[in-house]
Amino acid sequence: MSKTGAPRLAVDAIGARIVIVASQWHETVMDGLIAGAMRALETARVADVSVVRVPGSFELPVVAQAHAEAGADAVIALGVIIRGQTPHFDYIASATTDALMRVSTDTRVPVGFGVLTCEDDSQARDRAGLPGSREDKGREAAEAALFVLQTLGAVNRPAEAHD
Ligand code: DLZ
Repeated sequence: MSKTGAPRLAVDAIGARIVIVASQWHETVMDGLIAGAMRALETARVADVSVVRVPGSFELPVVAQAHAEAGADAVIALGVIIRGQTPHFDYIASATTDALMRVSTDTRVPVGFGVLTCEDDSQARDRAGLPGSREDKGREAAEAALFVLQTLGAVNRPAEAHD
Protein backbone atom coordinates (compact mmCIF):
# COMPACT_ATOMS: atom_id res chain seq x y z
CA MET A 1 0.00 0.00 0.00
CA SER A 2 1.11 3.58 -0.60
CA LYS A 3 3.16 5.16 2.14
CA THR A 4 1.77 8.57 1.41
CA GLY A 5 -1.68 10.09 1.17
CA ALA A 6 -3.02 9.51 4.67
CA PRO A 7 -5.58 12.21 5.49
CA ARG A 8 -5.58 14.32 8.66
CA LEU A 9 -8.91 13.47 10.25
CA ALA A 10 -8.89 15.62 13.36
CA VAL A 11 -12.31 15.82 15.03
CA ASP A 12 -13.53 16.95 18.43
CA ALA A 13 -14.58 13.86 20.39
CA ILE A 14 -15.00 15.40 23.82
CA GLY A 15 -17.07 13.09 26.04
CA ALA A 16 -16.25 9.93 24.07
CA ARG A 17 -15.25 6.76 25.91
CA ILE A 18 -12.28 5.22 24.09
CA VAL A 19 -10.45 1.95 24.69
CA ILE A 20 -7.00 1.29 23.24
CA VAL A 21 -6.33 -2.45 23.00
CA ALA A 22 -2.61 -3.01 22.51
CA SER A 23 -0.51 -6.14 22.13
CA GLN A 24 2.86 -6.63 23.82
CA TRP A 25 5.13 -8.03 21.11
CA HIS A 26 7.85 -5.61 19.89
CA GLU A 27 7.88 -3.26 22.84
CA THR A 28 9.58 -0.16 21.40
CA VAL A 29 7.33 -0.04 18.36
CA MET A 30 4.27 -0.62 20.53
CA ASP A 31 5.29 2.26 22.80
CA GLY A 32 5.41 4.49 19.71
CA LEU A 33 2.00 3.36 18.47
CA ILE A 34 0.36 3.87 21.84
CA ALA A 35 1.93 7.32 22.24
CA GLY A 36 0.74 8.32 18.76
CA ALA A 37 -2.81 7.21 19.51
CA MET A 38 -2.74 9.09 22.83
CA ARG A 39 -1.56 12.28 21.07
CA ALA A 40 -4.49 12.06 18.65
CA LEU A 41 -6.96 11.50 21.49
CA GLU A 42 -5.57 14.46 23.40
CA THR A 43 -5.90 16.67 20.32
CA ALA A 44 -9.53 15.50 20.02
CA ARG A 45 -10.05 16.39 23.72
CA VAL A 46 -10.91 12.81 24.72
CA ALA A 47 -10.56 12.45 28.49
CA ASP A 48 -11.95 8.95 29.03
CA VAL A 49 -9.23 6.63 27.70
CA SER A 50 -8.31 3.14 28.92
CA VAL A 51 -5.31 1.19 27.67
CA VAL A 52 -5.78 -2.56 27.84
CA ARG A 53 -2.83 -4.86 27.05
CA VAL A 54 -3.14 -8.30 25.44
CA PRO A 55 -0.31 -10.80 24.83
CA GLY A 56 -0.10 -10.70 21.03
CA SER A 57 -2.02 -9.36 18.06
CA PHE A 58 -4.00 -12.58 17.77
CA GLU A 59 -5.68 -11.68 21.07
CA LEU A 60 -6.72 -8.17 19.96
CA PRO A 61 -10.10 -9.00 18.39
CA VAL A 62 -11.73 -10.80 21.31
CA VAL A 63 -10.78 -8.07 23.75
CA ALA A 64 -11.76 -5.36 21.27
CA GLN A 65 -15.17 -7.02 20.90
CA ALA A 66 -15.65 -7.29 24.67
CA HIS A 67 -15.05 -3.56 25.08
CA ALA A 68 -17.17 -2.67 22.08
CA GLU A 69 -20.05 -4.65 23.59
CA ALA A 70 -19.44 -3.20 27.06
CA GLY A 71 -20.04 0.37 25.94
CA ALA A 72 -16.84 1.81 24.48
CA ASP A 73 -17.67 4.45 21.87
CA ALA A 74 -14.63 3.40 19.83
CA VAL A 75 -11.80 0.93 20.13
CA ILE A 76 -8.29 1.45 18.80
CA ALA A 77 -6.46 -1.82 18.12
CA LEU A 78 -2.68 -1.59 18.09
CA GLY A 79 -0.20 -4.34 17.31
CA VAL A 80 2.99 -5.16 15.43
CA ILE A 81 3.39 -8.38 13.47
CA ILE A 82 6.79 -8.99 11.92
CA ARG A 83 7.42 -11.64 9.30
CA GLY A 84 9.60 -14.51 10.45
CA GLN A 85 10.86 -17.61 8.72
CA THR A 86 7.53 -19.50 8.77
CA PRO A 87 4.00 -18.90 7.44
CA HIS A 88 2.90 -18.00 10.97
CA PHE A 89 2.98 -14.30 10.06
CA ASP A 90 0.40 -14.75 7.31
CA TYR A 91 -2.01 -16.64 9.54
CA ILE A 92 -1.80 -14.19 12.44
CA ALA A 93 -1.90 -11.09 10.22
CA SER A 94 -4.89 -12.17 8.21
CA ALA A 95 -6.85 -13.67 11.11
CA THR A 96 -6.32 -10.54 13.21
CA THR A 97 -7.22 -8.17 10.39
CA ASP A 98 -10.35 -10.07 9.38
CA ALA A 99 -11.54 -10.45 12.96
CA LEU A 100 -11.05 -6.76 13.80
CA MET A 101 -13.08 -5.79 10.76
CA ARG A 102 -15.79 -8.23 11.83
CA VAL A 103 -15.84 -6.78 15.37
CA SER A 104 -16.42 -3.33 13.94
CA THR A 105 -19.10 -4.28 11.43
CA ASP A 106 -20.91 -6.66 13.83
CA THR A 107 -20.99 -4.24 16.77
CA ARG A 108 -21.10 -1.00 14.75
CA VAL A 109 -18.45 0.36 17.09
CA PRO A 110 -15.57 1.98 15.20
CA VAL A 111 -12.34 -0.01 15.46
CA GLY A 112 -9.22 1.93 14.50
CA PHE A 113 -6.84 -0.46 12.75
CA GLY A 114 -3.33 0.20 14.01
CA VAL A 115 -1.81 -3.22 13.45
CA LEU A 116 1.48 -3.03 11.57
CA THR A 117 2.34 -5.99 9.35
CA CYS A 118 5.98 -5.58 8.42
CA GLU A 119 8.90 -7.47 6.90
CA ASP A 120 11.30 -6.42 9.64
CA ASP A 121 11.81 -4.29 12.71
CA SER A 122 13.10 -1.29 10.78
CA GLN A 123 9.95 -1.10 8.64
CA ALA A 124 7.89 -1.21 11.83
CA ARG A 125 9.90 1.55 13.54
CA ASP A 126 9.47 3.74 10.47
CA ARG A 127 5.70 3.62 10.94
CA ALA A 128 5.52 3.84 14.71
CA GLY A 129 5.54 7.60 15.32
CA LEU A 130 8.93 7.36 17.02
CA PRO A 131 11.55 10.12 16.66
CA GLY A 132 12.74 9.75 13.05
CA SER A 133 9.74 7.65 11.93
CA ARG A 134 8.20 8.67 8.62
CA GLU A 135 4.69 7.63 9.68
CA ASP A 136 2.59 7.58 12.82
CA LYS A 137 0.14 4.71 12.47
CA GLY A 138 -1.08 4.88 16.05
CA ARG A 139 -2.22 8.46 15.48
CA GLU A 140 -3.79 7.53 12.14
CA ALA A 141 -5.74 4.65 13.69
CA ALA A 142 -7.06 6.83 16.50
CA GLU A 143 -8.04 9.65 14.15
CA ALA A 144 -9.84 7.20 11.85
CA ALA A 145 -11.82 5.68 14.73
CA LEU A 146 -12.89 9.10 16.01
CA PHE A 147 -13.85 10.23 12.52
CA VAL A 148 -16.04 7.13 12.03
CA LEU A 149 -17.55 7.66 15.48
CA GLN A 150 -18.60 11.14 14.38
CA THR A 151 -19.92 9.80 11.06
CA LEU A 152 -21.95 7.04 12.73
CA GLY A 153 -23.34 9.59 15.20
CA ALA A 154 -24.75 11.53 12.29
CA VAL A 155 -26.23 8.36 10.74
CA ASN A 156 -27.78 7.17 14.00
CA ARG A 157 -29.30 10.49 15.05
CA PRO A 158 -33.08 10.38 14.73
CA ALA A 159 -34.20 12.08 11.54
CA GLU A 160 -35.68 15.54 12.00
CA ALA A 161 -39.45 15.52 12.01
CA HIS A 162 -41.05 16.71 8.80
CA ASP A 163 -44.43 18.41 8.60
C1 DLZ B 1 3.51 -16.17 18.05
C2 DLZ B 1 3.70 -14.77 17.57
C3 DLZ B 1 4.69 -14.47 16.64
C4 DLZ B 1 5.60 -15.52 16.07
N1 DLZ B 1 4.91 -13.23 16.22
C5 DLZ B 1 4.11 -12.23 16.67
C6 DLZ B 1 4.29 -10.90 16.23
O1 DLZ B 1 5.19 -10.56 15.46
N2 DLZ B 1 3.43 -9.97 16.71
C7 DLZ B 1 2.41 -10.26 17.58
O2 DLZ B 1 1.65 -9.35 17.95
N3 DLZ B 1 2.25 -11.52 18.03
C8 DLZ B 1 3.06 -12.50 17.62
N4 DLZ B 1 2.89 -13.77 18.06
C9 DLZ B 1 1.92 -14.01 19.16
C10 DLZ B 1 0.47 -14.24 18.72
O3 DLZ B 1 -0.15 -13.03 18.32
C11 DLZ B 1 -0.32 -14.84 19.92
O4 DLZ B 1 -0.20 -13.98 21.02
C12 DLZ B 1 0.14 -16.21 20.30
O5 DLZ B 1 0.10 -17.08 19.21
C13 DLZ B 1 -0.69 -16.79 21.47
O6 DLZ B 1 -2.05 -16.92 21.10
